[in-house]
Amino acid sequence: MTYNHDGMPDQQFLWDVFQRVDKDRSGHISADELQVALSNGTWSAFNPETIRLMIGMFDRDNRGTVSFQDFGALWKYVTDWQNCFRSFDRDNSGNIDKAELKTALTSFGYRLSDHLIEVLLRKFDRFGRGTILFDDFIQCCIVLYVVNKSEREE
Ligand SMILES: [Ca+2]
Ligand SMILES: [Ca+2]
Repeated sequence: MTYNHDGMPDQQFLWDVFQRVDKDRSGHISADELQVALSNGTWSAFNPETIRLMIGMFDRDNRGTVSFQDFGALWKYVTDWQNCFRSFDRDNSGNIDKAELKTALTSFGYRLSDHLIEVLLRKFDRFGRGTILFDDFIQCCIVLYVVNKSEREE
């Protein structure tokens, strides 16, 4: 795989991935198709709420799907999150514990109390294990970002 200057893989690579994800060959990626394509590296299904948030971000036509035109940006977004998740998962456990979450959010510029970190961890810990998986980590960060942004705009 080759990358061009803005960190995007070449069109042929993206087209191959797109065709693999677009199972029904409709020319658009639906939430269901994206959910099948993404993985937590576990047997748990990718959080549908995270999928909905991601589709919404790259769905310029408001159809609930992502076209090939916008797929490159979505692909890069997911890849960036994967790298981000891996870099904060210090012990390579495949999930983010409380200390790792705190480090991650602090590095994003959030100043949250230990109590609030605890609340977030509990809210996004879908399996009650005291840790957050990749999909819930993305959701947690998107929700925090949106809340923070709307507070600043008020
Ligand atoms: Ca499709
Ligand atoms: Ca970890």
